[in-house]
Amino acid sequence: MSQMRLLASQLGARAARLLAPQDVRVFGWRNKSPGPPAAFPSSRGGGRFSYMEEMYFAWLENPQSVHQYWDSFFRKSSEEDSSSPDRSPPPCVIPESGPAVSSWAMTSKLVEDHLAVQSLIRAYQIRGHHVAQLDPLGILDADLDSFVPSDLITTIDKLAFYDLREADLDKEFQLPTTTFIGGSENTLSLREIIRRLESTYCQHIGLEFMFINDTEQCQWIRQKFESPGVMRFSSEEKRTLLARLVRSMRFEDFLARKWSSEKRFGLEGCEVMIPALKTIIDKSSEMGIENVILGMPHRGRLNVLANVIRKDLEQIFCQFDPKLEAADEGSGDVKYHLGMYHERINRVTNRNIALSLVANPSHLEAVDPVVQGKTKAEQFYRGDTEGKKVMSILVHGDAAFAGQGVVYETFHLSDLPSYTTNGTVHVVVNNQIGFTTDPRMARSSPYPTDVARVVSAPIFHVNVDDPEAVIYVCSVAAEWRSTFNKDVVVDLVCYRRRGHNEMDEPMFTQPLMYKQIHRQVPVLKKYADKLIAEGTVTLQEFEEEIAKYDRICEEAYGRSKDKKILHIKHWLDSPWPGFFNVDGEPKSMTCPATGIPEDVLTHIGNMASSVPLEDFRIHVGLSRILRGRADMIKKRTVDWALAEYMAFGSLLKEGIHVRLSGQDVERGTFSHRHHVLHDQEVDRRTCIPMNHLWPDQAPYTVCNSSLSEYGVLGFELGYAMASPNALVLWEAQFGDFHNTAQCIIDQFISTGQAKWVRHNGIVLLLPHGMEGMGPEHSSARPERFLQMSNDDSDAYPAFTQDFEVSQLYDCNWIVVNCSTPANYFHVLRRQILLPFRKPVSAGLGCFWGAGQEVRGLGGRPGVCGSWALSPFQLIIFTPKSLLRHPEAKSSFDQMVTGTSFQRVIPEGGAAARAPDQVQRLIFCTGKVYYDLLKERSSRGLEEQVAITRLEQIAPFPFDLIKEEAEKYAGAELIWCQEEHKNMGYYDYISPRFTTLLGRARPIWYVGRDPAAAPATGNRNTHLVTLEKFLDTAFNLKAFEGKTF
Ligand SMILES: Cc1ncc(C[n+]2csc(CCOP(=O)(O)OP(=O)(O)O)c2C)c(N)n1
Ligand SMILES: [Mg+2]
Repeated sequence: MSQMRLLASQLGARAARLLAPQDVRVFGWRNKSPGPPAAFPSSRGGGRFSYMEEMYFAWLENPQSVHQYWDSFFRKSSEEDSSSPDRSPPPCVIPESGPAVSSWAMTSKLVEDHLAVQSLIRAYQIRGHHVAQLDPLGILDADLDSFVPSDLITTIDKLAFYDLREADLDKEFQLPTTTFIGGSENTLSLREIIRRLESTYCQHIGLEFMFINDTEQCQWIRQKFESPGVMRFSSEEKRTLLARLVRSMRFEDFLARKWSSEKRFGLEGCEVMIPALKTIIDKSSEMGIENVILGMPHRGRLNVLANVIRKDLEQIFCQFDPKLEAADEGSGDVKYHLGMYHERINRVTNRNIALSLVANPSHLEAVDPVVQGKTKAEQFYRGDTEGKKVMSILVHGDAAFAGQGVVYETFHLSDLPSYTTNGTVHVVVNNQIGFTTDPRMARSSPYPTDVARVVSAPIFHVNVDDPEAVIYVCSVAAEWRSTFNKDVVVDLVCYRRRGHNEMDEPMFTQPLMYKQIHRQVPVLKKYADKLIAEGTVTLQEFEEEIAKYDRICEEAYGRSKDKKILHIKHWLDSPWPGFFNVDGEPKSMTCPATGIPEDVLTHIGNMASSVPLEDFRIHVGLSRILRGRADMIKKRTVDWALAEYMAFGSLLKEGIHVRLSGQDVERGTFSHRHHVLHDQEVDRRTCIPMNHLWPDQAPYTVCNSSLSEYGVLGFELGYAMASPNALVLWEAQFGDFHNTAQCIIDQFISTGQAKWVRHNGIVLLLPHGMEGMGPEHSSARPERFLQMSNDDSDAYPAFTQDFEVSQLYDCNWIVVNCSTPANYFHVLRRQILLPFRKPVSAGLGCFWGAGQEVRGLGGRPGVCGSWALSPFQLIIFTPKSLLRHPEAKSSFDQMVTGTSFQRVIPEGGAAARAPDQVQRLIFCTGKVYYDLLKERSSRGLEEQVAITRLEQIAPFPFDLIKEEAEKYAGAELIWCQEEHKNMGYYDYISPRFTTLLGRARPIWYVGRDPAAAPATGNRNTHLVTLEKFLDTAFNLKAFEGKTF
């Protein structure tokens, strides 16, 4: 009764406060001792009286708010009380007051027992999973708390916890409304109550859901699992399940027989995952889902490709052939990382369904946010605001689910308006081991799934040796998602029959576990035996099913041997139909002019300077900013924020959806952007002027993200994957914070195309610049992006006509550092417009209507009726102080029709007019240009020193640099950067200059000395080092006599 005692003490104080003299009318015994403490008899059941009082007060307020039993009890008590002439207290509540035999006493005992039974039911609902038989091996508990809750009736003596006795077992009890175990019965015997609770909560399914604060959701789950007979399967369903298990199991067996010494990360020990995933898909399809996007790790991936996505078996088998030649450029990837997209008819529902498995790296869980982003985009393009058509399924390993932080980050996106996918079904392959590490060493939470509790997702643990329980749980999970649009977790408690991979010896580290695993009868055999025994199938039918699938595998194997060439593009997870020509090549190789008509610039500028809604009061400071913008527009100039506005606005006009995401991007970290206006007087009333530009424009999404980089960048990458015709940008709060998303950058962005022939046009905006702000908040680490750029530093290129575009086509990403707003404007537009065809007329179906449905020429959602050469990942180092620098402005003249992105901005001043006189040519990039300009002017060296800006750093503009160097043939060449020598750009540009010009014309380094930290924390040191390198930059004798 400890729980009840606790309740009593908690309620005691509260009841004491609540008890007013008139309230004690019913409990006559109170009149004798009006002080509140006396209202709590110390005898047996004291706790229950406190609870009784709670009930009583609730009943006084509203008789219908308490159970009908309480209602009749208090009603009766009231009547008894008022008819009693001496208002003497009921004998049962007077301690040691002699014989206590009265109807009141009996009623009271009845109430106590009912309360006890209610508590007992609740105990099972909350803690039943602790004693559920979840582990098919029977040696470990699936949860690491190996305690048996004292309030579960695991032995008969536990009844005493509730002050119940064996004799009570056959008494009938009224069931509370919070249980469905009775079905149509309102009462059950205690014996039957316990039996039903055990069968719901303590068999092969362990349910965790009572932490959910929503009564309707709890009731829904209780009804799904408690209602008698819910787990009955028709023989057709059982046969389908068996056939699916046959496929799952025999697929692994086939691979093991044919390629016994190859790694494949087989599913043995969790074969039921195939029918599990298929059930989730069938059920979801039944409820209207047309597109399922899956993310999963290595284990069982080939099986999923074969038996869930239905990739041709020969395509899978030929991947095992070491002599297979790759048809596509790029490095490719191992077979258990590749993705896949497939549209087909779902055989159970007879409806169309598109399934994609997103390619992923080894890095466990990294694909989670990518899948979510892709799902969100597919929902967005279909106008599927509630996730009724598109959904995601994420499969996890137990160790990775608990250990990888990105899982937590991804969960935290699940309910944010601009990031929600309206519910994900998570499936955990909980084989109770991670490589060689036991769960006890791998996590501090009882279950590997506890991370999901943070978003109140229900968690259904299930023993995989009971395939029907698995299927039932999966079906409920799919229904949950469709009903509540919230995440749900299915924890498949299983084992790993072999080592981490097929070559591994697990007995080295888990000897006892593996002794048990070796004794384990495969689930297929167990289930087949059961169905044969009950007469659902015959042995012959079962054997025929096996033979049939084995034949399918053998035939595919035969065909796979004819394959000589491997096409990675057959493994694309996100094809863009109509985007490339039939050979997968770009349709054109010309670079577009990215300027736009002046009236469009002015229109966007005017919108950026105004509030399009009436009666909308903005902050006075913001009014000032908008007036400043209006002034600039009048003067035909733009600063950084306006240039960005114009790039976004003009793309929206052309039907390109723009999405900008990241921490505080709506206002902008540096308070320069203000894309979302806030009414100062109406809470949460906002306005996004960018969405008021044109009536038929594409939608603009700007969204402050959660404080995550890994999760959010992964999400945006996935979003950008869904369509080539969207400009998707992720902005880091400060450039250096991108390193907590390093895995997405290294594993997906830098390498995605090479590994998976997958294109992606995501743009990273990374604020960068040495401004004396300390080691952090300064460097976006350009050196890292440049080091990973794949253009060859030592190859002297052929300067063909399409050099500029073919360079872009060949590179893995584009790295730019713009020094002017106009160039920033152009590079954003170029990202999408590389060669561009106007959208076809609305008649062909490209529109952004109320439902925001977008259908492409190929009819595939997400592809608008235009196409581009190929968006590539673009890394932009963006400014901080330049956002407000008076000279960092551009004129409309640099943005109007006919203008375009300048990869290099040559010297345009006095030096350019007399290049022969120039003694030094300084190459630089980004903000340092303005420091150099000022210093040159203060020293009056405009004729002696030319300054040329590198705006596109990678791929390296060899052609334009050559032109510049040749123009100033007699000048000494300097590379000047504000970053330390071992950082920034020098290591990247230096060998390329040497390739271009030879060692006879060296490029000298000017900048800060090598260092460990990217910037100093001391403002004075910052200024001193700045002065020092500026001095060297303009000391025309600095390199005299030095050898390169
Ligand atoms: C981020 C990351 N760290 C380490 C690894 C190496 N690794 C590969 S599989 C594995 C164990 C994964 O265990 P679990 O998540 O339980 O999946 P299982 O292999 O048991 O199915 C580890 C540590 C990895 N792939 N990714
Ligand atoms: Mg595991």
